[in-house]
Parts: sequence; structure tokens; C-alpha cells
Amino acid sequence: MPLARSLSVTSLSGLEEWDEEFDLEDAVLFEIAWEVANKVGGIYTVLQTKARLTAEEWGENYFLVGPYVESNVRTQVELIEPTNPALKRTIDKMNSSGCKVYFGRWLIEGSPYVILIDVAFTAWSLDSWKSELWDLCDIGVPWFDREANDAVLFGFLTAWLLGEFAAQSEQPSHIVAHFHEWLAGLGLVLCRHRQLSIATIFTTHATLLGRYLCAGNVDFYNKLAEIYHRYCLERAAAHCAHVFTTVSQITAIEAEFLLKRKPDIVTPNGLNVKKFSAVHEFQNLHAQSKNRIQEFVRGHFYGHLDFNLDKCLFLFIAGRYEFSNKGADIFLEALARLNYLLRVNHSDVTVIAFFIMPARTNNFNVETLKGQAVRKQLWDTAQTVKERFGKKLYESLLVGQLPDVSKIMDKEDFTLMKRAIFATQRQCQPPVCTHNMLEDSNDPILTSVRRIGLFNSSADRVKIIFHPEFLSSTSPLLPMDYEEFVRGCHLGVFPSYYEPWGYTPAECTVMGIPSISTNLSGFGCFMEEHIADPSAYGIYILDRRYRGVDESCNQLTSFLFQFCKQSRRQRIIQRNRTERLSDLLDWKYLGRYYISARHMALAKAFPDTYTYELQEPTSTSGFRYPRPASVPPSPSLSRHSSPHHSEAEDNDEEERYDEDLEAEKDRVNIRQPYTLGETDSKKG
Ligand code: G6P
Ligand code: 1S3
Repeated sequence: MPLARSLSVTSLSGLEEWDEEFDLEDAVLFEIAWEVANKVGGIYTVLQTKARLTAEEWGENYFLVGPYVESNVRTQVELIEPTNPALKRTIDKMNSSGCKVYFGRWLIEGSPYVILIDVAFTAWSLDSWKSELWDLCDIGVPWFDREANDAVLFGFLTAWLLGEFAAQSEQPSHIVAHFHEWLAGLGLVLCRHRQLSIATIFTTHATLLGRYLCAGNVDFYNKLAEIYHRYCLERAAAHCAHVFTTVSQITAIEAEFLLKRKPDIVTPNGLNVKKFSAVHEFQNLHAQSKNRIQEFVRGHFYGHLDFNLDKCLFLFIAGRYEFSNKGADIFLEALARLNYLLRVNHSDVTVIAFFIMPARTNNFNVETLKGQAVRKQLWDTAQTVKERFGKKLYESLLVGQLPDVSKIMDKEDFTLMKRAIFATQRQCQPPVCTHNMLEDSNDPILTSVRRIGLFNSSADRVKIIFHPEFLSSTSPLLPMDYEEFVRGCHLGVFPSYYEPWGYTPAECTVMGIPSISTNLSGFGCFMEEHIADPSAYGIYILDRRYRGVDESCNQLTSFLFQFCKQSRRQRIIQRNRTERLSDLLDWKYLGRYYISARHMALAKAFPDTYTYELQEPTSTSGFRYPRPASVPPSPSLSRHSSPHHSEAEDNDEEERYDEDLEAEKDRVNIRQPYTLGETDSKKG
């Protein structure tokens, strides 16, 4: 048995020393979630991006446990024989007792082991397990709630697996079982009830009541039958866990009131940050992806391309279609106000706002597909005429003559071009929605668009494109995956009302794309805590906590309007700053909170073997990114907004941005106040 060890975690809210002395040699970690190799929402991203770091720490003793879904296994998992003898005996025993449990490697970075349980195969046990649950803790799960039924099956099966593994292990090993979200929580409750010698952690990524209460316009009373027993499962898991965690301070407050347990530690979500060898590579990628979005826009607005694409800003909101929780409602309202401001100020900027939120559709609509076909036809025509032109030019040069430019294009060329132009005649406005919606008349985004009257007309400076499907590189319309699309945009807008963490703005940040989030989102609060002047770094944090909706909407409008006034050079500098924050969101740094939670659980469950000491962070131990010395000049002073500002000046500015950036780095050594180790030195 290892000697009692102590861990002192200094300054958890800072990037300083990480003083770790835990001996994990005989410890085994199980991480249990419904989203293991099964993408439903953000928890999948947590597990998938964190896997490499956790696998590095736990090696052969790390196992993720999730549901078996055949289509996922086919594309994401390689099934193999269990490597751990005790685990092999466990799985064999369960399989010979009427279960279907699979073992494999999840084909993601870190290739962690996965144990996948086919819950449907054991559905015959549902009734008896439900009655056991009722006898145990008076939680009754109604027959019609499919998700809760799955939670019961998954809970009993994971508790069975963990109990069997503990029994099969030759020497009693130190097991940590980390359960995510209410869907997996029952396994934890059962482990504690059966008094298994296991250190347990429960992480909630949202609270059920919080989500329902914030959603606003939902049929609350008719949903009550669906809410209460789920809430009971969630609350039981939170109370039974040795260590209870959640993803942000804001959800911690919520949990304290709604689940009646204050989280022991906040475990913020990280990402796997990829560093390019060339520092400005992400800027080049922005320009490349922007070109592809511009191509789509050329097709979508054919016949109405009366705005300058070079002065066009691409804004977007993306995520699960929760209209008001995700803030799509106030985004639309702010766009209407922005449209007014741009018009009265005679701005030459055009804003295109993309809404990427999946809804029920009947596929792409004809008008949208036609747009891309017309664009392609115009491109092909231009290529044909160019080839014919080039051939005639070549022939003329061969005989030593300069061509007569006025005659080099003949009647056929003109006919080709006229025919192509004729195809661009359009009687209707460019569509707002790219798909045929099944519930068009009461779709919340479309209803709001009708109310605010933003129909992509020529007079409007703000245009709207609603793409009610997640993006894919195989789409005939916008063949880009989400990452490419984000890189090509100028600003992500996520004015969520309910957002325990919020991966979308975090993803923007690591790609160097500015974003708007709120002080009600975990991400927004985290950035506010760690950056002295977030907006200078392209992190705009909207106040939705202490202001009314109308006031928040005005603030959002003002952020958008200020952003529209930035020059290209200001945007480039701002993107550089945004990208510099990516280390802060890397699991290499944020993973320590998970490590801490596990050590805390081991020390609570096995006090004779482990000790753990959490030092409360002091106000001075936290770090903050300092305010950059040179904030891009105020838009009103910028040369860009001058009426005489020319394209040539713009290009000069672009060439100078590297110099400006270097000068800015000299003025402020942002590396001084904190130490990031090797990733930081790579940034140069
Ligand atoms: C990147 C590229 C530049 C390009 C700029 C466009 O920085 O490296 O070549 O001009 O993006 O920026 P914008 O904000 O106008 O899309
Ligand atoms: C939840 O997913 P959601 O979009 O339903 O978990 C995510 C991962 O922790 C989190 O980022 C998000 O805010 C929550 O809401």
C-alpha cells in the first residue's frame, strides 16, 4: 500500500506552480458519460478534447464508459480484447449474465480505452431496476420518459461493472469513478448505496432546473412530469458524490441553490490548442476561409450584389437551437438596431449575420441552390471567354502583332456573356433561410425576422442567412466544416442567457476570432476574471446579469456598431491579441482542475492512503492578462472611417501591421506576469 501522500495545489486560479506528489500507480480511473463516443452536445467535446491529457496521466489505467451505439462504433471505435485481466473477467462475467458490453479504443487523440454498454440489450431488467430504485430512494421513473429509462439502465449497468471490477481485482486497487451529468448519475448513487470502495466524482454541465427555468417560453406545466424525477436523479448524484464539481462559477451558484450542494471545485472546460509553426498562419487561414464564404455570398446574393464584398463583415451564431437560452432573440433585435445605425450613418460596411442552428427541414430550398448554380455558371462563362481571349492573343503574338483589343472579343463571346448575365435576373430578394423549414410559420428565428423586417433588401446594411443545419464540407451550398467557417468569419456572437460554459466562443478564441459572450456564461465569467481588459483582446462580454433585456440589447448593438467601425488593420491586430489568449483555454492548463478533483476524491474515499490539502486562492495568487499597452485607436480617429480613405491606404496599413504588432509587443511584455512553460515560449 502506498504511503500517505500529500498534494498541495497552490493558487488554483492562477497559472503558477503546480505542486503534485500523488502516487497513482495502483489507481484506476473510470470516466462515465452518455456522450462517450456519442455526440449529443458539449460533454462530448469535453471528453474528446481532454482524453489525450488524461490518457497521458493514467496510461493503461484509464477507461471511459459510455453507451453502445452501433453507428458510432462503426466510425469512431476499434473493438479489441480487454487488456486488463480484471476488466476482462468483469466483461466476460457480465456478458455471460445477459449483458452486452464491448471494449475498444476510441479513435481520437490519446486513443483512450472505452467500455461500451448496450443498454437496449438489457431492457428486460428495466421494470425490476425501476422498482429497486423506488424502494431504495423513492424516485419513480415514468414509463414514457425514454431518456430517463436509459439513465436507469445505464446507471444499474455501470454500477454493476464497477462493483464487478472491484471484486475481480486481485489486490484492492484504488478506483476513481467520475460521472458526468444526470444521465450517468444513477451509477454513482448505486455505488455509494452498495458501499463499493470507490472514490466518486459527479460533474454537472448544467442543472436541469436552471435550463428549464431560463428557457422562458416553454410549456412548463406540461413538462413537469418530465422534469421532477430527472431532477431527483441529478440531486441524488450531487449529494452522494465524494466530490461534486461543475464547469463554471455561474453554474456553481446555480447548483448551490437548486441542488443544495456547493461544488467542491470548479472544473472549467478546455480545448486542445494546436499551435502553428508560423505565428501568423491563423491570419492566412482567416483570409482563405473568408474567400470561400465570399464565394457562397456571391451566389446567395446573385442579382443583388450591390454591396462591396471587401467591406463586408461576417458575423455568426451557432449551436443547439434554444432560441432564447442561446441569445438568438437579442441578437436579432440588436441586428435590427445595427441596421438602423449603419443606415443613418451612411456606412459603407455591410454585415452578413449567419445563424447556424439545426431545425426540422425538408432539405435545401430551390432558390438557394439556384444561387450557387448561377454563380458557378458565371464563373464557367468567365473561364470560357478568358480561354478564347487568351488563344486569340497568343495567335496574334505568334505572328508578331499586337492584337486589336477592340476586336479581340467577337459576337460569340458577347452572346455567351449576355446569356450568363440574363441568368442573374431575379424577381425576389435573396432568401433569409437556406432550407425548406417544416415549421416555417412558427419558427422563432423566422418569426423574429418577419417582425423586424430584415429581408435582405438592397437598402438594408444588415443581411441575414439562416442555415438550419450544422455545416459540412460535403454540402453543395457551403462546403466547409465548422472550423473552416469560424476561421473565415469576423466575429462570433453568443449572447446566451443560459450557458454553463459555452464552447463556441472558446473555439473562436483559439482560432483568433473575436467573440461576444455574456456574464451569464461560464466562458464569459472566466475570461472576465482572467483578463484585465477583455474587449481589447476581442472578448466582448455582454452584461445580461444586471441589466434588463432592452439595455443588454443596446449594449450588444453598441459592441456590433463599434466592431463595424474598425479598420482592417485594427481587426488584424485584434485577432492577434485574441489568439494570444489560447493558452489560457488549453487543457494543458485547465486539466489541473480535473486532476485536483480526482485527488480530492481519492483523499476522501481512502484517507489512510491519500491526503489532500486545498489552499484557498488568495486575491494576489490569481493572474490576469494585462491590458495591452496600445489599444487599437478609437474608430472615430481611424483613417479607415475617413470618407477619403482609399483601398491603397488599406493595403499600406495591412503591410504595416506586422511592424505595429512587433512594436506593441516591445511596449508590453505580456509574458511577464505569468509563466506558461513551453507553449508560451513557442509563441515568440
Ligand atoms: C488576414 C490576412 C490578410 C487579410 C486580412 C483580412 O490578416 O493575413 O492578408 O487582408 O486577414 O482581414 P479582414 O478582417 O478584413 O477579413
Ligand atoms: C452543456 O452543453 P449545452 O450546450 O447543453 O455542457 C457543455 C460542456 O460542459 C457546456 O459548454 C454548455 O454550456 C452546456 O450547455
